Amino acid sequence: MTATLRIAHCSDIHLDGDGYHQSQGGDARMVYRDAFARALATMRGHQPDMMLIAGDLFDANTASPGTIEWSMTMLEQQPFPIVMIPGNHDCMGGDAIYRRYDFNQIRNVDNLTSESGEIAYVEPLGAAVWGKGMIDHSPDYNPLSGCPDRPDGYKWFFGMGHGIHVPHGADTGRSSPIHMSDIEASACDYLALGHHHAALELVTDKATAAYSGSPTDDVGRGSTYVIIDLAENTAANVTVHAIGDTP
Ligand SMILES: [Mn+2]
Repeated sequence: MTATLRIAHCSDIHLDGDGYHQSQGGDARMVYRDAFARALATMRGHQPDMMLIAGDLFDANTASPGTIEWSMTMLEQQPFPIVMIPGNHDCMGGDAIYRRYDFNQIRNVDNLTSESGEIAYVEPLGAAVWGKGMIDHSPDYNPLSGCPDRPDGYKWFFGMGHGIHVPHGADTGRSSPIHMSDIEASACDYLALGHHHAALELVTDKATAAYSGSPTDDVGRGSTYVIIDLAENTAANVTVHAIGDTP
């Protein structure tokens, strides 16, 4: 276990996406790969102890085998444990990438694909990370429902979810709602969220969560990721960073 912990959190990379960059010409596949490689290098610069990827690593379950294999190699090359969940674009429904390619075979990766939720235990850090594998992006799917209490003996406890933020007092008929009340009810030291491509910090006296934004899109504050610093008996400290060169 460690007295302090630094986490890098990103989401919504959308590898093999084609919509956003089509107008700029060139091979969109390489644009996204290059942007993710640059994001990883930038995040490595913070020397995090662990990385969380909160969904939509891929733009679609039809991503090319070349890009899927490239991504697995990239993840394996990172010098820290990585915990990830599927998003709506790379969900567990149908011919899911994560049913054809076992990311849990990567030595430093835990992919949380269970529909009912599961916990990855990162023993050297004394950390536990909970998340679910989305099958169906629908209004009935609640990404944070069933989040358990902190496992006994684990100093750090994180949750991950991929869906739309619903503030207090608001309602939505949209898919995969993440209600602020669910965030505040969780036992997690930090909730790593994905789906919104603009970064958004959600910090109250009851909980600390954030949408990291996307490191391959430039809405909001640019191409972003989040660094979270944790220390004993203090709330997690969340900082949104933008990558220098917007792809
Ligand atoms: Mn999404």
